[in-house]
Amino acid sequence: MVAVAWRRSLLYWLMMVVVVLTGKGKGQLVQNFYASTCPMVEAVVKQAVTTKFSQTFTTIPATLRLFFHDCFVEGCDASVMIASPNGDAEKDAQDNLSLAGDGFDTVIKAKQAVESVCPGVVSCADVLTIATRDVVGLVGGPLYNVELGRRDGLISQASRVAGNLPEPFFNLNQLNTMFARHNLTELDMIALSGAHTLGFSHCNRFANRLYSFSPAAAVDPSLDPTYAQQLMDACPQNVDPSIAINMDPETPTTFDNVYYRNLLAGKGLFTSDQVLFTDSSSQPTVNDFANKPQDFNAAFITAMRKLGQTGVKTGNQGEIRTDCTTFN
Ligand code: HEM
Ligand SMILES: *[C@@H]1O[C@H](CO)[C@@H](O)[C@H](O)[C@H]1NC(C)=O
Ligand SMILES: CC(=O)N[C@H]1CO[C@H](CO)[C@@H](O)[C@@H]1O
Repeated sequence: MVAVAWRRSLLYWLMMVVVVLTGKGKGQLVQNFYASTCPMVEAVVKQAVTTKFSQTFTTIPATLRLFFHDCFVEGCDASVMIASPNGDAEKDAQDNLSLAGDGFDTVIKAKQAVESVCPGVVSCADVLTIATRDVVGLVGGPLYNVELGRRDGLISQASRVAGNLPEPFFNLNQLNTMFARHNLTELDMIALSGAHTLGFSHCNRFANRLYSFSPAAAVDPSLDPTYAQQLMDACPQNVDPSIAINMDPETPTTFDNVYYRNLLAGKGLFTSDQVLFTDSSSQPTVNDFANKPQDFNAAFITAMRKLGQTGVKTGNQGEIRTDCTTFN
């Protein structure tokens, strides 16, 4: 008995040393963070997301992109959700011009549902993280567990968006640099780009590839000619700026690896998509994801969980917002 107790306590102290040395328990996210304070949170969010999805498909791509933009600017802290009376919050920046309102609405509705069962406990940042996992799963994407414990940020400024998000004309180096700054590898970046298997883009984000590709105002030669013609039909010059088209021309409402198959066929919509195949450094990964959906799914899960760790606030940092669109 004595020996067992002694061994137990030794084990306990050894574990404490490991905990202290690795910094676990402090500033880290964990699965089931709300196990005792809000055990229903994931079920409640899922219900709200499913209801919203039954009203509009846009719920899916809008929420997924919102999560990405939130995490890349100021960290995954729901700073993107803040509405400013002066129009100078993060969501008001040029780069957010096209964040669809349904993503915001999804988080607002899910948070309201969570507040009604456990008020003041779950952050908007965690609600967005759970909702994002759920939208991917709802349209055929992989299911995965999420780490929780994020706190909501206290800063949301349009002026801090510029330079923190990738642009559709980026080349591989620019993409890698941007993602590395957020602790994401080239493999993560290629897997996360697979999110473009869903959703819409406005014509002006790729019109340069159709009408003014340098040097001689030609069509980008990396575009499949038939696809280029379809894009020109959908997006004539001086088209209504509100026109948006599917980013995945083949299976736009399914989360699958067809995005990568499209790249092999010259049907990547943005320069930043197609370059993943045309650059010899990233091409082998694109080929792998195009041929092995299970490899894509595994890499996507890993990358999404890493993305969800970006610049998070934990412990006493930030706050638990009551209303996701305003600071407490
Ligand atoms: C690799 C660099 C990336 C670039 C350059 C990029 C750029 C863009 C652009 C220009 C649009 C079209 C916006 C519009 O005109 O409405 C878009 C849409 C979208 N992006 Fe990305 N993106 C990137 C990575 C990501 C990542 C990592 C995710 C999520 C994990 C993501 C998710 C989405 C989704 C879901 C949409 C569709 C939004 C909707 O239909 O409402 N993107 N992206
Ligand atoms: C990247 O990782 C380092 C080391 O773990 C960490 O200090 C830094 O905050 C991370 N950067 C972001 C943007 O999360
Ligand atoms: C959804 C959303 O809030 N979009 C805003 C993005 O930024 C522009 C200004 O650059 C606003 O007009 C949009 O309302």
